[in-house]
Amino acid sequence: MNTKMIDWPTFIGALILLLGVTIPLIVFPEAGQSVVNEANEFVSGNFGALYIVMGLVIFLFLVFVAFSKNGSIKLGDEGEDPEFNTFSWAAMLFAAGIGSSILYWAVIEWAYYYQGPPFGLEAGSQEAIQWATAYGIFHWGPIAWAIYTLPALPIAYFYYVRKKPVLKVSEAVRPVLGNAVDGPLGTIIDVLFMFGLMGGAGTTLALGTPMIAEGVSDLTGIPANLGTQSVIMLLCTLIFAVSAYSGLKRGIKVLSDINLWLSIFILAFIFIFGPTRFISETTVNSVGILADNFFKMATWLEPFGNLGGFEETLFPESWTVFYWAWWLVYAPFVGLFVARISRGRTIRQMVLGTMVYGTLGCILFFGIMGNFGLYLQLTGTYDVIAFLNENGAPATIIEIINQLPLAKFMVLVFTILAIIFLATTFDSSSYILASVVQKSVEGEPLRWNRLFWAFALCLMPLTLLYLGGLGTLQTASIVGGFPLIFIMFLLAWSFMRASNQDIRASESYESSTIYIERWNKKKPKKRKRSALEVLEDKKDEDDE
Ligand code: NM2
Repeated sequence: MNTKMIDWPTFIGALILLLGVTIPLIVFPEAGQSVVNEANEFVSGNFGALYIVMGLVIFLFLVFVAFSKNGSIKLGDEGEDPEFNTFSWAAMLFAAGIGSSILYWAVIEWAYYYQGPPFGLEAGSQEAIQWATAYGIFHWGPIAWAIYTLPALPIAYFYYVRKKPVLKVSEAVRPVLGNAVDGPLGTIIDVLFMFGLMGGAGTTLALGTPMIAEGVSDLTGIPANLGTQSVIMLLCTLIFAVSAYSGLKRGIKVLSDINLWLSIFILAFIFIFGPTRFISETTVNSVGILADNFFKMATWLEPFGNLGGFEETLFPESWTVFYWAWWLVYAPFVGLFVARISRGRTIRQMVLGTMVYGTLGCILFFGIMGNFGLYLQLTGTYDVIAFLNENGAPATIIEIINQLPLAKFMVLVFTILAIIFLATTFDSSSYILASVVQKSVEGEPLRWNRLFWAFALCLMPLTLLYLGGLGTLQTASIVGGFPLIFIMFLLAWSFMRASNQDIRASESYESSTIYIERWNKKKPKKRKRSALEVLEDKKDEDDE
C-alpha cells in the first residue's frame, strides 16, 4: 500500500471533523439535534440574502467569463482534441452532479409548491399551480448550474493550462492566498470542502434510500423498513465502490452512459405514453414563466415577513436558500470532477456546456415527470396531494410511477435508475475525495484510497439511519458549508487573476513579435535577422 503520496493532515483532518460531528450526534441525539437546528435557523434566517446574492453574482460572473477573452483559453495543448466526446462528457457531468434526488424532486416538488405557494398566493389557486410548474426548474436551473461550474474554472485552469498535477481546492486559490495554502489554511479549506461534500452526499442518501426502498417494496412486498433501507444502502455502496475502484474510463464513464440511456428511456416513455400534449404545453409555459420572472425569483426574500399584517411563508429560506446551500456544498466536488473530464475543451465550452446541458436536463426531468403527476392531480385521476399528506413523499413518488402503463415494469426501471443515479454521484465523490487527500495525482488517485472514501461516505449515514439522525447530519452539513461562500469568492478571484496575468504576458510577447516582423519588412533587401540581433541593434541605437 503506497502511503507516501497521501497528504496526511488533510486525510486525518477530514476524518476528525466527520467523527467530531457524528459521534456527539450518536451519543447525545436530542441535544445534538437542537443545536444543529438552531444553527440552521440562524444561518438561513440571517444570511439568506447572502446566499441569494451569491447565486445571482456567480451566474452573472460566469456569463461574463464565457464571453470574455478568458473564455477562449483552451484547457490543454494547442490542437489537442477533447478527451471525452460531448455525449459522454455531458452524461458524466450530469450523472456526477445530479443524483437520485432529481428523481425524487422532479416527481414531487410541484406538490409542495401547490400547497405552499410563493408570493403569498392562495394554496391550490390557478396562479399557485402555474408557479409550481416553474419553481422546480428555477431551483435546478441556470443559477444552480452556475454554482456548480465556478470552482471548475480555476481548478481546470491550473491542472491543464499551468499543468500542476494537484486536484485540490486549496491549490486553486494559490494566486490569491500565495504560499499560505501550503500551511494549515490550505488544509482547512480542503477539509471544509470534504466535510460539506460528505454531508451533501448524506442528504442525497437520506432522500434516495427510502424512495428506492419503497420501489423495492412495491415490487416484492418486502416492507420498506430500516432493515430494507440499510441493505439498499450497502448494495448501492458496493456498486459505487466497484465503479470508483475501476476508475474513470472503465467504471465511472460506463455507469454514466447507462445512466443517461436509462434516463432517456424513462423520460421518453412517460412523455409518449403519458399526457403528451399537457406535458409539452405546461413545460413550454413554465420555461416562459421562468424567463419572464428570472430576476424576481432570483432575489425574492420575503422581506416583510409578518410585518404589516402579511402572512410569512418562509418559502425563500426553506426552498431557495436551502437549495443554493445544497448546490454549494457539492460545487467544489463537481468543479473538480468537471475540470478532470474537460481536457481539450475551451473554458467557454466548459462553462456554457455545464450551464446549458445541465439546465436542459433538469427541465426535461421536471417538465416530464413533474407535469405527469400534476396531470393526475388536475384531472382527478389520482389525488397525489391527499396521498402525499397521508403517506409521505417516497411512497407517493412510487405511486405516481404506478399510474403509468406497464406499471410494475416502470417501477422496476425507475428503481434501478435511482440506484444508478445514486451510485454515479457517489463513485465520482469517492474518486474526488481520494484525489484531494493526495499530494499529487498523475493519472488516477490510488485504488485503496478510492475504496476507503467510498466506504467512509456511506458508513456515517448508515449509522445515523439507525439512530434517526440522518436529517440532523444533513442540516449540519449544509450549515457547515457556510464558509464555502467565501471560498467561492476566492476561487473566482484566483481564476481571473491568473488567467489575466497569462493573457497579458502572451499579449506583450505577441506585440514584440509584431514589432520584429515589421522591422524585417522595412529592410527587405537585407538578410533576415534574428530577433536577438534586432534587439541588440536597437539597444546600440538607443545608446548612441
Ligand atoms: N443537488 C443537485 O442527489 C443529488 O441529486 C445530488 C443534489 C445539489 C440538489 C445533488
